[in-house]
Amino acid sequence: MKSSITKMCIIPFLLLAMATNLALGQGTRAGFYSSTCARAELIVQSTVKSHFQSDSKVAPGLLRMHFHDCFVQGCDASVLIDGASTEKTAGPNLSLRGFEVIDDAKRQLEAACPGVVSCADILALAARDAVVLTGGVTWVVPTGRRDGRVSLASDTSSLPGFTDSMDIQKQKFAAKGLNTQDLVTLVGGHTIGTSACQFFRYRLNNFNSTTAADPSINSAFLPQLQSLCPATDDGTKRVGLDNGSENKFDASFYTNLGNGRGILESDQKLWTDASTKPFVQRFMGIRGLAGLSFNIEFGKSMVKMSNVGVKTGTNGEIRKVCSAIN
Ligand code: HEM
Ligand SMILES: *[C@@H]1O[C@H](CO)[C@@H](O)[C@H](O)[C@H]1NC(C)=O
Ligand SMILES: *[C@@H]1O[C@H](CO)[C@@H](O)[C@H](O)[C@H]1NC(C)=O
Ligand SMILES: *[C@H]1O[C@@H](CO)[C@H](O)[C@@H](O)[C@@H]1NC(C)=O
Repeated sequence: MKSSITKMCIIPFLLLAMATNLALGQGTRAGFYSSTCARAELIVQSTVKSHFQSDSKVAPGLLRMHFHDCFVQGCDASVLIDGASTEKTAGPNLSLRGFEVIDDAKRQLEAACPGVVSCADILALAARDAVVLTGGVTWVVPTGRRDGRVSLASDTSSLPGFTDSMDIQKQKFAAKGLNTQDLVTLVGGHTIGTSACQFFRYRLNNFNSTTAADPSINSAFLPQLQSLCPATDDGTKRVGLDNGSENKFDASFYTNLGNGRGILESDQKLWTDASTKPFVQRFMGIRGLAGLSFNIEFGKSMVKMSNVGVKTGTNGEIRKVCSAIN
């Protein structure tokens, strides 16, 4: 009697949990490696940490790399493949960094549990660990992704561009099952890291045929940007995307947008566009609006992004080396 009551309670719960998992992750689940490679997540975490300690720039690098992976062919490590016309060689790849961290984690995982842990999962876990190392709040990363066998530079047009209109940006996120709140939240990843001047310098001196400087730039901030980004050099100097807080994972990115201190045109548009501004204001904690906790929402939207187009079960493969298809 007792056991059948227990079963009656547990079985619907399990079914619900499974259905929730499927809905969230098309087959990924928390702790996928718990019996096949129990130390997998710890190995990734300690590897990211040791690289971060010698070069903190790997944190923004890994977060951005995971985003680029997920938006092209799904989160399947296609961004890691070396070769003549792979994703890595396409324009938007510019200055992706942290490949050596993934390769290092993979080497250690192959030694501990050969042929078990996918590169796509390593990258998803490493992006989470990078956020935590810079002061963000952790979340559970469902695992069980498998690695893709296709990587084409020509597919990277699905990535949003910094001059895209907000409508196009929203379309590109919607095509991955991500709504407007997810967009505002995930672009908040720009709370860490830097941009090369070449991606926003036109906003300073050469905005359009009638206006020299983008009027949405704060008038005290403009001369700072102009001096950090001379109009005539090669544009490779780098500027923090979250002014004054580029190493800390926090909500100040949104406060900066409210003050006209966005760096990329696409970032500043989150404030000037009427459909995205309310989310920015809620992250800023403006009185009278239902507040949103950036750190909590970021983890939720990352779980959604990390499940875009994942290959699970018998699809794809488990790569032996992350930079090459088996
Ligand atoms: C509309 C969408 C987005 C656009 C147009 C965009 C564009 C860019 C550009 C142009 C850079 C500078 C690259 C460089 O100079 O190396 C950058 C950096 C970065 N992006 Fe985005 N991005 C977008 C969304 C995202 C999302 C969703 C994430 C993560 C969840 C993200 C994470 C990052 C990070 C962490 C950096 C700093 C990289 C570093 O310091 O190495 N971005 N982004
Ligand atoms: C990124 O793409 C550019 C061409 O747009 C290429 O010159 C560069 O080598 C690529 N970066 C990597 C890491 O492959
Ligand atoms: C240039 O930008 C300004 C400010 O956003 C805008 O008002 C103006 O219409 C733009 N001009 C052209 C020719 O696109
Ligand atoms: C904004 O942050 C301050 C404080 O860290 C720096 O001194 C400025 O140089 C910076 N401005 C820009 C444009 O990055």
